[in-house]
Amino acid sequence: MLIAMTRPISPKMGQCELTYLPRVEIDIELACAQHREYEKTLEALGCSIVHLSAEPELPDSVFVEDTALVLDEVALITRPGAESRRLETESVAKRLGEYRELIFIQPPGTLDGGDVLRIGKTIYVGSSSRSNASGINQILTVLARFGYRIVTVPVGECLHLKSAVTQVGHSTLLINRRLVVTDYFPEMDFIEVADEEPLAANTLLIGNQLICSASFPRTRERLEARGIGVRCIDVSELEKAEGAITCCSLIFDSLQ
Ligand code: CIR
Repeated sequence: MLIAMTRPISPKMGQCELTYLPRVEIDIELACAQHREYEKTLEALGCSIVHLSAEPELPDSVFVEDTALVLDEVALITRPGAESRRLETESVAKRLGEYRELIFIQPPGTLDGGDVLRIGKTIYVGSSSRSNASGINQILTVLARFGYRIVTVPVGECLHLKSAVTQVGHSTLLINRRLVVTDYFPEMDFIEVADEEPLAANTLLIGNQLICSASFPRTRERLEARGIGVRCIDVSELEKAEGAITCCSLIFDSLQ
């Protein structure tokens, strides 16, 4: 069974971390409605939702992707790059411990799940303002024993690796070439985001269905033109917090 772990939006999301975007007012009620639609979409695609307990005092706590990397063999609990986010991992670890053996990234390592793109047994890790060399080395050491290959990918002017590139088909990536270099993915085909939609690369592939943000219609056209089935959802309020589609869930097989 496919699990999607999610967490409700904090009423303090307006005080979230921001790196590349200016702060604008977030309509929390609308954000919660959009988050419910997000969960419904995951359910429609076959996921069973596991609700983490709310963390109302932690503004970014809805963005659970950054707190862990869940593989079939093990779950890695991250140490998020933003100090304000470190407490988010505690409750995630408690819940994930029901499904997997846990390994914790240790200081001085930092790692955000948004920097991790897994394609089969290859794990691409963004070297970003959130994920440092120590964090990446720790992943490498821990996951080598499960047969994973780690590729470090420098990330340009964006928050995470998956702000710049995600998988949209078996061997196809949606990419913004101005933010990440294609040479790191030699065996893959590429679809480029539309020029006027630089943040459109973040999508979530579940089975052969792709969840995309309704904010990027030109990029959607490009995906559909390549025969990729797309479900668009409105996550405008989460985007104001520099969040995107992948960051609101941890998706994994329950193996039960
Ligand atoms: C942050 O800056 O940490 C949050 N405001 C947004 C995190 C988004 N996470 C993600 O895309 N994986």
